[in-house]
Amino acid sequence: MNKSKTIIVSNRLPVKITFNSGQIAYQNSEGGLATGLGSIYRTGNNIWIGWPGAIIEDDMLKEQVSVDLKEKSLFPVFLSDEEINKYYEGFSNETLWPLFHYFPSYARYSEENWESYKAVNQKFADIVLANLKNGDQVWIHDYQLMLVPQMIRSKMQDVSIGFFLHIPFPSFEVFRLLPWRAELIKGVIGADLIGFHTFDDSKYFINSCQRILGLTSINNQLYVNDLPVIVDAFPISIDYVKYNELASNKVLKQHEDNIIRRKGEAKLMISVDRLDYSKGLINRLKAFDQLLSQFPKYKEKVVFVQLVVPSRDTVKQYSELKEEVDRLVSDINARYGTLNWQPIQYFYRSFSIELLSALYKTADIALVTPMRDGMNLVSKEYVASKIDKKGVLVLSEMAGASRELNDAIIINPNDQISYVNALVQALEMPDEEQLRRMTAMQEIVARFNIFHWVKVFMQRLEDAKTLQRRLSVR
Ligand code: ADQ
Repeated sequence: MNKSKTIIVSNRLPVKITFNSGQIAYQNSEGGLATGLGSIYRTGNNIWIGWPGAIIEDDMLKEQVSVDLKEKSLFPVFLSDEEINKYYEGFSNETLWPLFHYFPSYARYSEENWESYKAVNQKFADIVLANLKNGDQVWIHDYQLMLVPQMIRSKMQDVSIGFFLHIPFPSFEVFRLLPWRAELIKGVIGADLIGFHTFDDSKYFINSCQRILGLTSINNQLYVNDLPVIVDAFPISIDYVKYNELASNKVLKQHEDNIIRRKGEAKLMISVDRLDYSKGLINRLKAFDQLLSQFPKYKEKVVFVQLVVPSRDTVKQYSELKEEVDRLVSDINARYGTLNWQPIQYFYRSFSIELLSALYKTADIALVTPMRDGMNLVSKEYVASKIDKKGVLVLSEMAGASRELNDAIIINPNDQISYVNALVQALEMPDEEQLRRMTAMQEIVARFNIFHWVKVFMQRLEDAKTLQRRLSVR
């Protein structure tokens, strides 16, 4: 039987490898993307290609890991220490990440890192090509692999290639700052279908292709070698049922009781992010500070639990951000705290999904206020966990999620006065209004869930390829 297959390609494989006294252990990732794409790569002869998350130099060990992963339909791309430094931490995280999140002054332009980015993209493409047959589908993910679509296309014409960007695509005026802007978008347009979280991102991408490459476009179709490439918005989501059911699970009762006991009569406000300058941690702490100074009646009446997952802390901007967050948290606690009340409880580590769920469920208010975010899944996880439909989401208009979750209190995180007003509105919101807003948001997250996202993207990829095949035989 000669059935076509689908190959998923992402920087990281959905697995974590650990080595313990000579033993290799594999832990499957529980992340949203892994859950959504699980329905694809675990089916038939489909596979997932990516870095296994550990630097492995020894050839025998590489062989062993390849054999073990193959049983899970996973194919590793092994990367050296130097490649991780230059391609991943360098070009991906110190050039593309800040630029695409509108922090151009943080972007480093290094020719050496760009060379490494190209070489590693080629390494990924070669492994895809070694496994690819005519008629197959390839779905490439994210900013680390923007050159891979064209690298595959130049060698294989009759395959369907989809590309999805998980972070924002900036407006032309910001994107043009990149010295390798033309090469980068030429890489992406090797795909038949190019997806973004929002309509705006897709328009910015089309605009850059027009201005930089001189391509023409009609609506959401870009013309590349006279054939249409479809560019569209596919807002990612979460496994709604999983979060909803977890919140109903009795096992969480003890966690919930602990949280409720600790906060007492006070209202619970939470935020959950990776340590990143794009997530708006500083503006959030400043708004909370102003709330307590401007409205002293909230002293002892609100507790802010801030969870921050460590991330990229070897990079200068991240370690400086961590110091600034530490300083602000202790300053606020020292200035307002009493013997009975600590305004901010700050945790700098990862939490289990159970504990996270208990926090979402018990929190009266969630603050999801990034300076810029492709989508932001925390906002949707919070909504899905509210089984009593009570709770208020304060959401930044700079997060892709704000296009769908219109019933949140939407703010501009740079506008501290409206931020503080939004906090007051959230603290005072009547139950009926909470219920109405939360019900509307739940309907959206439940319906447009991660499985819907995967299904729609794959369907559109098939349609895009069918259209191209029809036009190319005319
Ligand atoms: P991220 O920048 O990682 O993703 P986000 O979408 O918010 O941002 O996902 C973070 C995930 O980490 C959530 O599932 C959350 O539950 C989890 N998490 C955060 N803090 C945690 C903690 N302390 N303990 C345990 N888990 C924690 C990128 C883009 C986003 C886009 C996603 C998906 O930057 O904009 O939504 O990809 O496309």
